[in-house]
Amino acid sequence: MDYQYLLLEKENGIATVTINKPKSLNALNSQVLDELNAMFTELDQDEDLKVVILTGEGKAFVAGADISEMSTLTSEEGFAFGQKGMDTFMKVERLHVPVIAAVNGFALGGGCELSLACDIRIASEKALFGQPEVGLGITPGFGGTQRLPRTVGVGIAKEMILAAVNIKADRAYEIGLVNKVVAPEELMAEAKKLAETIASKSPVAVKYAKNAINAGLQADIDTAMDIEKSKFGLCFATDDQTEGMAAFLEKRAPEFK
Ligand code: CO8
Repeated sequence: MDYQYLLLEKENGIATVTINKPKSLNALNSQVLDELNAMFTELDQDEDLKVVILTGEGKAFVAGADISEMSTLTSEEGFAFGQKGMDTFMKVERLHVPVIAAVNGFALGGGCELSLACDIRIASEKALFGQPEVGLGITPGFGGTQRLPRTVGVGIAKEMILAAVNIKADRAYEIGLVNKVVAPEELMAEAKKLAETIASKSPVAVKYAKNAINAGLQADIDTAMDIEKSKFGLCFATDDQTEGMAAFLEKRAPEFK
């Protein structure tokens, strides 16, 4: 697919995807959502991929779903637009490798929701998070009512969604919405450093661990423990387990496949 609004760079198994529509603050219209969906479908088929970094060009990560496109939607079209966003964000959440959101600026509405579909969020000091939807007469529609409470807890999520007050990066860190806050000029280097650390580990173990966390969070505790047990057992059928443990015992660095 030809991408008009996405940039892709790949180096040593780390892909950086940049949403590049800065004039409208990377607002998510149907085309950007379709491109993101196609991009993450392609990335999911890349067997050399180890980590993805997702960021935005300019002063926004993503300033939300495109309000001008949404303003004239019928209810039926609203359902369809919500479905499009949800399907796309599921592709991000379920990618076989970890996705780090490098949140460079505004992460509002669909932008906050997109960051929540990523596994880890690192924010610039300039980032601003929020779910302003109720001020526009709508609810969050790309997973925010579900992923935000699972990430920061129900009380804080309800405050953010029901009062629709934006929060700065330091508050986002305080509530566990982001893992780290760094100076704007350090954001990409910090995201890459973390990506490289993840990329140095066993890809199959990282994949199983991501999957166990995500699937387990949606299940009751007994089912969740069964999911972990199954992934743990499967690791012992991999070359990486043999290599990782042999390397430890031989006091050398592992060489994973
Ligand atoms: N949609 C469309 N255009 C946008 C959006 C957006 N979300 N955000 C910014 N833009 C456009 C502006 O209209 C402006 O365009 P133009 O230059 O043509 O006038 C351009 O981007 C630059 O924006 P500003 O001039 O407003 O820049 P400022 O720095 O003054 O302000 C803000 C930045 C505070 C981020 C401001 O632009 C703003 O408040 N934006 C809207 C934020 C928002 O409310 N986001 C949530 C949208 S709703 C949503 O995401 C729901 C997701 C689920 C949908 C499910 C549907 C079923």
